[in-house]
Amino acid sequence: MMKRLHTLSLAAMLAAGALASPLAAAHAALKNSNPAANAVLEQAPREIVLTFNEKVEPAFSSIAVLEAGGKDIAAGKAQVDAANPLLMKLELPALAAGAYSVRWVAVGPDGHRRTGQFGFTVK
Ligand SMILES: [Cu+2]
Repeated sequence: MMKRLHTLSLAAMLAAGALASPLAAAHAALKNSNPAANAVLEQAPREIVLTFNEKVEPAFSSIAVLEAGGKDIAAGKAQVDAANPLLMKLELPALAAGAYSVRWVAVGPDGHRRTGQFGFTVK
């Protein structure tokens, strides 16, 4: 029992350290998004486009778009742009007015996994 607790707290410390480390800048990080974080849009976007600082591995990377109730409304899977592997895109169905949350997972060439999220609103 003690050993398990110890392992868990060590894992938590390592996770916190990884977030604070200057080396984190070398991992897949979100540089830009369309829609932008916290955007309030007159027109519903047709796709989500995320730009990363390094290429992302399609097999392990994903985008989910959740409506206010928490349901993932995306119809398909996110695609990494073949011509520009810094870009990951997700086509969207017609979005009703409301608040949406985008959650992404990006795995870079070194295999490290990064996650993030942001919101946008359709008026
Ligand atoms: Cu890395």
